[in-house]
Amino acid sequence: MADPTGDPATRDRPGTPTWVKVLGIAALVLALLVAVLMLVSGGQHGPGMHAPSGGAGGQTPPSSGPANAGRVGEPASATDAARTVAVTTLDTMVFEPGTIEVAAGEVVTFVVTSNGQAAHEFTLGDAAMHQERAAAMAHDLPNSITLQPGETKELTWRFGDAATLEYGCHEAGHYEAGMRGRITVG
Ligand SMILES: [Cu+2]
Repeated sequence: MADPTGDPATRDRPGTPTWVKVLGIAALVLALLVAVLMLVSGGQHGPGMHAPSGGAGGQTPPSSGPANAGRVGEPASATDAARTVAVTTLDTMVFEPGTIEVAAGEVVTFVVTSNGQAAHEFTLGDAAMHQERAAAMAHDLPNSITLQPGETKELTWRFGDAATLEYGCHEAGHYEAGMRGRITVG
């Protein structure tokens, strides 16, 4: 359309109109911004989950951690724990003790020992988390530890508001057989 040799009004325009250049730069800046935003949001994915390593191919359900944090609590550092509670798993499908009382907001380290011939686990949570755990069968959830016979492992938990929680073993058939205990948070 433009005639470089004709109308003097269009004569002094450069080959590429300024608005095209501006648009190009704007598009470039936008693309960069999007890229940076994607990088940033990618880097923030899944913070603070320090599940014990070793579980192969773990598929942690996204709702098992921070989503329940306010009510159930969250994993904590052992150095923040004010109290240690020893728990033993028995092959008779019971935990010793069978009930534990903690204060709201308290940080407790559970020292769990498997005292028998079978593998057991200690999974902490509310009813929903236990349902999730039973379905997931993943061994690297932050609220769960798995013990081979004779093993002792620790799980430190920062409890939330007053609630009645549960600890249970989700080795095949154990939870159903009654291998669970009650935690009263008050
Ligand atoms: Cu068990």
